[in-house]
Amino acid sequence: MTKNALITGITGQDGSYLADLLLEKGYKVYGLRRRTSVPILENIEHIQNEIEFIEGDLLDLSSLIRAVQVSNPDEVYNLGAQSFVATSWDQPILTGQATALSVTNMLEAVRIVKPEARFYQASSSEMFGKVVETPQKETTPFYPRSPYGVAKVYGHWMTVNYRESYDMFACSGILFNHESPRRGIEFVTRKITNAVARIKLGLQQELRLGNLDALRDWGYAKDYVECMWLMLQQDTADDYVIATGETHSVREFCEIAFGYVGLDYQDYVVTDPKFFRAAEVDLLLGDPSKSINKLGWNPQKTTFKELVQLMVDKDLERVARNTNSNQSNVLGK
Ligand code: NDP
Ligand code: GDR
Repeated sequence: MTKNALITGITGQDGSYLADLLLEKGYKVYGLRRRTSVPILENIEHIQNEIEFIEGDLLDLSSLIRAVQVSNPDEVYNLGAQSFVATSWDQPILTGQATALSVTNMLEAVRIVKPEARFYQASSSEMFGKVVETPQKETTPFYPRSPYGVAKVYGHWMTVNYRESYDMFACSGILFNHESPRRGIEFVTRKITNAVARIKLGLQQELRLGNLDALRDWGYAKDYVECMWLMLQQDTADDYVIATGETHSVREFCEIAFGYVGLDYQDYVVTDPKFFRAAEVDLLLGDPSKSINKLGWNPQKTTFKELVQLMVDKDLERVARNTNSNQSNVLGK
């Protein structure tokens, strides 16, 4: 029988890859989408006719109740959030509403309308923040370092609490950074690969970045959404760390990305205090043992180097295409 899935955050990086995966698996996919002045479709353009969109906002409980009623989901993937850490200092209250309280809104909508639906919450390695042990695993205590991290801790514990209070099948996936060509342009990986493409094609002269020494455990988003699905296929609900078990610096990311197109990052990268954070997360390194053993997941499907290179390739292709079409427009072709 066809399963129904409801995805919040479907226009984002993870939502779009998860929708691809669930459609491939034969699910009927419903996506919660906000009303915007112009449609945000970049990541889901290729599948927009296969998704049933439901207009709603995570801050508006009544729209979420309606979304659960309309979609009658077997599985709910709660991926929507204000997800950019830097913005969370500029908009801490909005972040609290969209990243923390929104989780309770979604859990309540499911509890009221369809409590037997399986629920996935997009938790984050940012909850470990100023890490108290390395590598970080499911039992590592949290020490968030940003309003975003604090909001995610709240969402995580509400998910655990609904599991324990109402016996709901609610899982929290503690995902470490994962990237792709569909990553928002302000995140450091995409900012670098987009700049590499533009510099290589003569459209940009320098790249201004913040802390080059920050260390992250970076994986490939397309590999990571598979874990979200796997968590909801288990006999019991649980929480899992999803990571590669390797850590690399922003500097190393630059080295590989620029090196791939024959350039030396030191000739182009300039540090700018504007991009340093009020409180930094210096080191993230996840221990994916539980997801390997219990979910049968392979954390090294795409290596770090392959990830950087595939992102650079896509940005080169995209920047070249946009430049050509702009030139055609100017020439009236
Ligand atoms: P994105 O920023 O790419 O996508 C966020 C999505 O949330 C967008 O679809 C956005 O919609 C939607 N959204 C934001 N606010 C609201 C709202 N008030 N109501 C409804 N929808 C809203 O994030 P990612 O895909 O990278 O991440 C998915 C989730 O996983 C997020 O919760 C993120 O915090 C979390 N996470 C991400 C990690 C990563 O490395 N990518 C790691 C760990 C956790 P719109 O397009 O309209 O703005
Ligand atoms: P992060 O991702 O904060 O880890 O959150 P981001 O790519 O924004 O930053 C990673 C590291 O790079 C450093 N950095 C810069 N970051 C940005 N954005 N821009 C810069 O110019 C720059 N220079 C250096 C940052 O200081 C940081 O240390 C991501 C998001 O997807 C969250 O939603 C998710 O929960 C976590 O990953 C896990």
